[in-house]
Amino acid sequence: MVDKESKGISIEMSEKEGFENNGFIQSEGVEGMEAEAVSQEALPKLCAVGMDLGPMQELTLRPYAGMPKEVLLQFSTQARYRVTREILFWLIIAASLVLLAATVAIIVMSPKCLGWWQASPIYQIYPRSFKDTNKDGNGDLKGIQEKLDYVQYLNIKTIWITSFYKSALQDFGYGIEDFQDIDPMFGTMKDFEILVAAIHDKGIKVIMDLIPNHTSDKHKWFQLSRNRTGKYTDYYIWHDCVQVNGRTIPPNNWSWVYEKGEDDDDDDDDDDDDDDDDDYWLSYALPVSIMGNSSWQYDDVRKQCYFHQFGKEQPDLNFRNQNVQEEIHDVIRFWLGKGIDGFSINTVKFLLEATHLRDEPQVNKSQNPDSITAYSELYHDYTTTQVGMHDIVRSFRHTMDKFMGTEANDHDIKRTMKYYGTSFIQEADFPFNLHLTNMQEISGNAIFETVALWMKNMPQGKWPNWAVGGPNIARVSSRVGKEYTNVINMLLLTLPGTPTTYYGEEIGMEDVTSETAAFPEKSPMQWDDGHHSGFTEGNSTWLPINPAYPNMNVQVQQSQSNSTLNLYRELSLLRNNELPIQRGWMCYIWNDSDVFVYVRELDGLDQVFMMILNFGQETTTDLQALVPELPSKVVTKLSTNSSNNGKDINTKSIKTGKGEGLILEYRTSKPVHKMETFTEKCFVAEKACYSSAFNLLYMYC
Ligand SMILES: [Ca+2]
Ligand SMILES: [Ca+2]
Repeated sequence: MVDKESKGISIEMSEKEGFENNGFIQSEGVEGMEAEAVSQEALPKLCAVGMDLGPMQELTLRPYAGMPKEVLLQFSTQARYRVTREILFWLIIAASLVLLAATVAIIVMSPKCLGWWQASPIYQIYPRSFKDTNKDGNGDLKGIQEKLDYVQYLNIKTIWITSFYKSALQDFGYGIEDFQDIDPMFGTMKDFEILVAAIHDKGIKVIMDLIPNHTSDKHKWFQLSRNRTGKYTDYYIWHDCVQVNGRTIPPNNWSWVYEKGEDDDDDDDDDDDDDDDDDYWLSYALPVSIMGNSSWQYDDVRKQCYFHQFGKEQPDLNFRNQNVQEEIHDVIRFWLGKGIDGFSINTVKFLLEATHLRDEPQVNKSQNPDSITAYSELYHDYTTTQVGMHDIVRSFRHTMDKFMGTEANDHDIKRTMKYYGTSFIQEADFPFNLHLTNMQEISGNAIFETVALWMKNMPQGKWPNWAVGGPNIARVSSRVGKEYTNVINMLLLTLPGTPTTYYGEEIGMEDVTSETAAFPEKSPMQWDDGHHSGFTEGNSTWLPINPAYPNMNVQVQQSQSNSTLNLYRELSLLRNNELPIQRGWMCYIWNDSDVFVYVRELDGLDQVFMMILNFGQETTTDLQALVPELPSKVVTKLSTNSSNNGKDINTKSIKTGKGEGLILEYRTSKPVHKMETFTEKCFVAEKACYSSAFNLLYMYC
């Protein structure tokens, strides 16, 4: 009872006046120090129950820490506390919404980050020629692993290893015997797994070839198909062939792809059962109608002809058979499981053929059909780019969901662009662009036209790419002259889009033209001036090494400030570091028979890079007459002649020599892409502007 009574008294007191709790007293009307003084004075009075409180009646009770819940609840309903609480609540809600909206706005307005396949150049390695580690004279997977530091040294973060599938090496790795195995020449699957892990450890991505159109005739599927075994019966394209006087007559005039002089090798490694090789290649000259270079080959086992777009050892798979398509999807999944980051799909336009088997139209209508011997004498309307082919490629894309490039190299650029897909359907990230390698002549005008051809035809919002070399393409130094090697690399690494560099182009390697060199652009990499150029410690190399290697190799060029290698490194670094070059606008400024001039700019940045590249003879260019408000003096950021780096140059009269390239840098508030006169001459792939204040890129500006 006593307890209950005293509790009641306490509550009554607290409702009326102040209250003591652990030495704290709350009292309205007395602030700060004053309140503290009052508290000390009031303390004894408040402790006496039932006493006259006198002046303390004026003190108003306020909530304080430790106040009992029941009392506190009475305060919480008072308007001054409730309103304050509600205001604070809504302020917090509003602030959260503002923050959320700002975050969404920044995400929406910021351009997507460049994919790894956009951010870095691609370094294409032909594995047999890169580096040998087991002294057999053939490059191997361990050799690539050994040289990963070099790839990093080049400021490159993507490598493309060309075909290393198990193959009898007919057509050099493109006649595959097993899609899920590695040719023993290159190493084992374990070696591959270790290599991929090592590549990823260094922050590098790796892509590989996918060659779905055909297999080797030694592939088990073909063996099963020629014996009409179960589902494999229709894995290839079989057709009856008519026999006339003991001679096989093909079903139509379709011919296989053979470019004269391309493949007259007598390679020791691969002709164990091709005793009739010479006859085989000679038969190319025979008319298609009598199986000269007919794409049909009679098979003694099945007593039918099979179809091959390439050599007779590479029968075409039947992509109208769903089982075959599924097999290739399995191949994709297999390599993705091994850690591959993407694929380059080879010879895609050949995937499907017409089922009606009509003769392909002749280029020269009046030519006697029996005299047709060459692939180029026919239009390949029924054996390339057939309806349904893109659906298959898109299904590959769907399965891989990683980087996909296609090697189409169609002469019709509009057909090539179809591999980009549409705004709604993603196909390839890009079809590889080999137009710069197909050029018959080199000049400022020719380079401009080749660049503009791609830019003009590429669908909006897609990403360009460029290559200046590759397997089966003569090296730059040999194709256009070594005096242009540096300026071509400068072009490659300053154009918008992804550059692809074929191994050795970064040191200006040349074709090997000796009589024994069947593949001049595939000669072993020149690492140093030692034994076999550092390529192998063995006694021989599978192809001759370029005799120029003592003075043209990685090691020697590393020590020369003005070398092709050092320029390449500077260029790749510039591309990595400078946003305008990586993802900015490109505007054509000028082209003539000698020079091609363009700028790279980014909205929001007042920085301009201007490239003056000479693909002809010595000339002088007046840039002031071409670009209004161009500063009269600008600095040379990078030159093919490193002694000019950092020097000022007079823009009224810029002299460039044969094969010389200059990258000028200047600042302006009037970038070229905002000038009316250049509206039609500017292009941007991933629209973005930059705010230096916030260090942010924006898409809508
Ligand atoms: Ca080897
Ligand atoms: Ca085919």
